[in-house]
Amino acid sequence: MFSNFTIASLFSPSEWLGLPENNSAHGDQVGHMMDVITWFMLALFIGWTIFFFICLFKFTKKKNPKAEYHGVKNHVSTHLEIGVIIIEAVLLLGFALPLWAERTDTFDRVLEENPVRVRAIGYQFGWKFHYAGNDGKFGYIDRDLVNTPGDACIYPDDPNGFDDFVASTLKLPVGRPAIVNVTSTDVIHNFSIIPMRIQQDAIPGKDVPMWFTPLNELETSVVCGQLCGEGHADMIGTLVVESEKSFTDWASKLSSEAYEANKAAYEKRQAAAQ
Ligand SMILES: [Cu+2]
Repeated sequence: MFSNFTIASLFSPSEWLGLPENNSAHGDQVGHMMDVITWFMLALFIGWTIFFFICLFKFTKKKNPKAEYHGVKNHVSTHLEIGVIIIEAVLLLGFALPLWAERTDTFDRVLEENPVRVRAIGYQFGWKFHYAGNDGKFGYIDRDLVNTPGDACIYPDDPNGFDDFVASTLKLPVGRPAIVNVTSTDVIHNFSIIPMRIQQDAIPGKDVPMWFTPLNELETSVVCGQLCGEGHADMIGTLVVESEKSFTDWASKLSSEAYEANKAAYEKRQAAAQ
């Protein structure tokens, strides 16, 4: 926790509260936002605690044997509350909304930066990862085809899906944007990668994209951030960020194998149908 202590980290609650190190391109902005909010909450906490103790001592029965029916006569509390509203508005309008707008605005740019496309499929209780394969295109997703938990539901007759493959580990290349479409085959989960400062609800019937750029090679955990049943705590997957070359070698091999197998199966079905 204090391993890489600097003066700057003294002012960063997200660091001394034990948040894992950031490894994504946008993550420092999220960390900054958390720091600002934590300082504000700390100030509120100290303020209200002081107020609480002032009340305890000032309004004892001994000092106030008779009830006061007029209440507060000055405007201090009104001014304080207006102050809190102003700070909250600054947090929302000055920090949170611009950060959110910037995140959503980058999507079009990310699309042009040769992103890795992958679907993260949550199920009770685990994750599966559906890669778009060498052609970069997902096969048609037919959710009616679901027959196992975490099924990718790739429509078998769509040529775009022949080279798609499903993996149990999320592998990504370092320094290249990843667009992860998050979905679920049963209940609502939440796909959460804390070291990348990103998470997204996994909603059955929907593919919702989230995107980030890993900055370092590492192996870390992906977890479920939404209480989803008795096995919720076991929904731990693995994210491996590796060099562009080892990622491409791994992905293109699995994709080519899938392509051969799926194409052969398709042709067999076609021949049988005639
Ligand atoms: Cu879950």
